[in-house]
This record gives sequence, C-alpha cells and structure tokens, in this order.
Amino acid sequence: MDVSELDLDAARGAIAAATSVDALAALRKEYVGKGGLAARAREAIKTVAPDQRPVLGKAVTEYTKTVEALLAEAEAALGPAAPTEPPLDLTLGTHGRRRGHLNLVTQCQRELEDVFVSLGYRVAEGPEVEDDWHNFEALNFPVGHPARAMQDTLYVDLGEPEQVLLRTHTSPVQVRLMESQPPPIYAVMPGRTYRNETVDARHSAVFHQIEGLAVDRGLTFGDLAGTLETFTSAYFGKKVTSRLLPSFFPFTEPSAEFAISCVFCDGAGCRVCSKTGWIELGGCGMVDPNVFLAVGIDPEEYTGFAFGFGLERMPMLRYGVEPIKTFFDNDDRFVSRY
Ligand code: 2NL
Repeated sequence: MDVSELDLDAARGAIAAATSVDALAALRKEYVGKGGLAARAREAIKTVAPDQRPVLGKAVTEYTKTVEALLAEAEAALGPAAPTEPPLDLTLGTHGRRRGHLNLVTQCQRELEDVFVSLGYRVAEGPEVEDDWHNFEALNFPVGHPARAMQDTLYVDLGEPEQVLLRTHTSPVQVRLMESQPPPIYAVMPGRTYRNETVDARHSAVFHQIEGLAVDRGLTFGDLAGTLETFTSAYFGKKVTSRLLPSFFPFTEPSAEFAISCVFCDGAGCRVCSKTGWIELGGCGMVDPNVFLAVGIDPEEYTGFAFGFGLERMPMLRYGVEPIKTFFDNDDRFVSRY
C-alpha cells in the first residue's frame, strides 16, 4: 500500500456522480468505512519504511477528512436522510381503548345553547352553592311562603341556619346577571340543580335545568310566546307547535306552563302524552315587578320574560329514556349507546 492509492480525485469524481443517499452510503463504506480503503492504509502504516510512516499517516488522515467532508456535502445536497426508524403506523388499533364522549344530557345542553345563541342569547353560569337571597328572596319567595317548601331545599351546614343551600333552580344565575349589568339582557342559564326529592321514574335529587331571560324596553307576552315557538321548532322540528296555559310562579306575572304538540303522535293522543296530544316542557311568564325592584331594575322602564325547563326531559322524550336516573348511573351499556 502506498500513498498514491489514496486517490482523492477518484473519490471526488465518484461522490459527485452519486445520485442517491444509498449510493453515497456505499461510497462511504468503500473509502472510509470499516475495512475500507483508509482503514487498510492505516493498517499498512506499520509495514512501510520507518521514515515513510509519518508521510502515510498524514496522508490517511487528510484523505479521511476530505472524503468525509465531500460525503457530508453531497448528502446535504440530496435532501434529508431517509428515516432510520420504521414509520409510525397511524392505522394501528387502540389496544382496546375507546374514545369517550359527552354524556347525553351535556350533548342536549350544548344543542339547546346553540339554538339560543343563534337567537342572540348569551350563555351564563353561576354557583351551585347559593345563598337564600339569590335562590329565593330576590325571586319574590318571601320567608314562610309555601312555594319555598315546595322546592324541597337541601341546606348546607354553613353560616346562619337556612342561609346557604344547593340551588333548587338556575334562576339565581339570572338574579346575579341582572344585579351585575344593566338591560338589555338576553341570556340562557343551563346547569345542575338540587332538590331533596324521592327518586322515581322522572325525578332525581340532582338534575339539570335551562332557563332563559330577556329584559328590554317594550317586551311583551307575545315576544315570549314567539321565542318559545321559535325555540321548540328549532329543536324538535317545524312539525311541532307549542301552547301556553295559565299557571303560577312567584317570580313571574302572568305565568304560564308551556307544552309542545306530542312528538310521538303529532297531537293525536297516545300513551306518552296521556292521550292529551300535548307534552308539558316547562314554565314561563313575564318577570314580576318585585323581582326587578330586588335587583335594581326600574319596572316602569323595562319589562322582561323568563322561562325554564328540565334538561333531562329533552333527551328522555327524544330517545325514550326512562327512568331519569339512567343518565347518572353510568352503566356503560347506556353511556356508550349515545
Ligand atoms: C319550570 C319553570 C320558570 C322562570 C323559571 C325566572 C327567573 C327570573 C325571573 C323570572 Cl330571575 N323568572 N325563571 C320563570 C318561569 C318559570 O321555570 O318549570 N322550570 C323547570
């Protein structure tokens, strides 16, 4: 082996002619790889005349450096190196894990929110642990009023007796909204509510409501009726109509129950609507002037309407779910179905 075999021009020519990363890798092996030309030349150092050893040693080092640099330059010019790891297979299975989804009640809540947002309403939320003022007093439920007893309130053992409670409806959110901002107000309040109820097919101690509130100049009962009609046909479809019947709530005057034509028999009368052709959804009315006074809104200047209904009832009607506790049991056979 002598110095002339370390032919840099030959290496330069071959590297320049290579057109693939694989070809360059083969050249690297041939010139500077294990057992390659440079390695053999280094081996040969001890076999040449002592005075030639430094000459050959220097030549091998020079050759290796130059060839490595030429290879690196050529590789960079050919673009990124092919991945050395096997590519990630995105079609591989999930190893038994399934993607979760929202509970049916949450799905329904989101859908209703969308309907009201499209009508120009905002979505408002508030605390689930409330005080007597926001849950009752400001809503025209005076102390000792029988309507308070009807709400089966769950009290929290905190502060003065019967002052801190789990909200029995979402109305306190509306009180907080009216206290914190001037009209006009157009908002819906969905959320969890609590009552000390005996659980049966349609009642649960923990349930959800969605309420709506509109406060503006010149709002009438006609606006309320039109809003509910628009909402019910947006959610249940154009075939469904709504009706109002006189009722009573402490916070509205006049008050009404609202019902939709039965989604199962189109109003003809069936088992689900108890042959009446109507399904009651919730209550509504014009905001009582006493409520406006409690939150500092002038009832001479503003009027408003409010409505409320149970959230669970919607998917119960749509999918025929019963009893109500099915929503909260978390039985996977139910949960994974929707
Ligand atoms: C029902 C009936 C209703 C309201 C809720 C309300 C709230 C304020 C003022 C006036 Cl701050 N009204 N909310 C009004 C009428 C009925 O709910 O059956 N809910 C499940």
